[in-house]
Amino acid sequence: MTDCLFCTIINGDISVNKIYEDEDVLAFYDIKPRAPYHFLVIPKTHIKTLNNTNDEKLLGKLILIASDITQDLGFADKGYRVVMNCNKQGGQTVYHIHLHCLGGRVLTWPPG
Ligand code: IU
Repeated sequence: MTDCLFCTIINGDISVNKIYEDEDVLAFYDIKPRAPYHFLVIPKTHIKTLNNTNDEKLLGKLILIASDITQDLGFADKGYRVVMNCNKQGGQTVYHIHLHCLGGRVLTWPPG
């Protein structure tokens, strides 16, 4: 989608600090990190919100890629959080689904 920021990133028209990429997904560091480690894993297909997909394989892959990256970056054993915000009350601001992965500090619960 031309008016989607994350589609523009996937197309390579906006550069990001990339961590991982394959034919299905892209992972990159969040521009406004909320923890010492904060990256996003996004599908390459445009999906507006979590309510707009039932692709179990793709959704599972987002989580497993995030987990693999925490291993690679060395904070898997200390702990981390994965979260996907959905729609306005869920805190979603970019309408192309993305899994947040945060780590590197003690995370409070519940989130605000
Ligand atoms: P949210 O769940 O939709 O609120 O998360 C969107 C995230 O995208 C948020 O953490 C932003 O900091 C992040 N982001 C980014 O990494 N690069 C950008 O150019 C923009 C937003 I705009």
